[in-house]
Amino acid sequence: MKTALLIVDVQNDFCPGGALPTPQGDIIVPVINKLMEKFSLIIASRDWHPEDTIHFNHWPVHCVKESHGADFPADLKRENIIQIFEKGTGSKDDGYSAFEATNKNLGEYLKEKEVDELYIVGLTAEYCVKSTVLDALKYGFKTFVIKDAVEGIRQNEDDFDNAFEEMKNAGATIITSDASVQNK
Ligand code: VGL
Ligand code: ZN
Repeated sequence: MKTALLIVDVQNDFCPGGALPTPQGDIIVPVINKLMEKFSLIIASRDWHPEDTIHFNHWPVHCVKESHGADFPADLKRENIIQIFEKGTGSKDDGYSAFEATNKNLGEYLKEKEVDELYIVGLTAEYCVKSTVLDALKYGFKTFVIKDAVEGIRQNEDDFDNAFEEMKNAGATIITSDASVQNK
């Protein structure tokens, strides 16, 4: 039994003031920093788009690779992250799920590390967190979503709530950050 913490797309552009902001994306950062203490394997994905991509036909320009908007927020304890997975890197792919990362294959990486329980946090509930959680379940990981360490775009509240409903119905366990994590 081995657990990992996967931080999905906690990036400046998804935080207040960013190009595609979540209303409270910044308040999950201290929650994630604290959660890191419970895990020995901590990895992250980031949205890492080229300047020109079909993805920007339906979204404002955000998380262009190497830009400030694509960077982690300054207060995220990035030194604890041992591997980063970049996604949405092509001009024709959305890359919502961290399992679509192109610099390194997330599914293979987790199998190599013998991870069987994956704890997922980050941004955004309705898109990349949800897609990543659904893929994690398909890959057969026991998948937990830590709700107070997830924020959404919240275009409407129904979409936000439905995202959690969908993840739960697919087999994910929704928990809060004060839950204990075994088998570190
Ligand atoms: C995301 C919309 C567009 C996300 C990424 O990280 O949830 N959402 N690109
Ligand atoms: Zn994107």
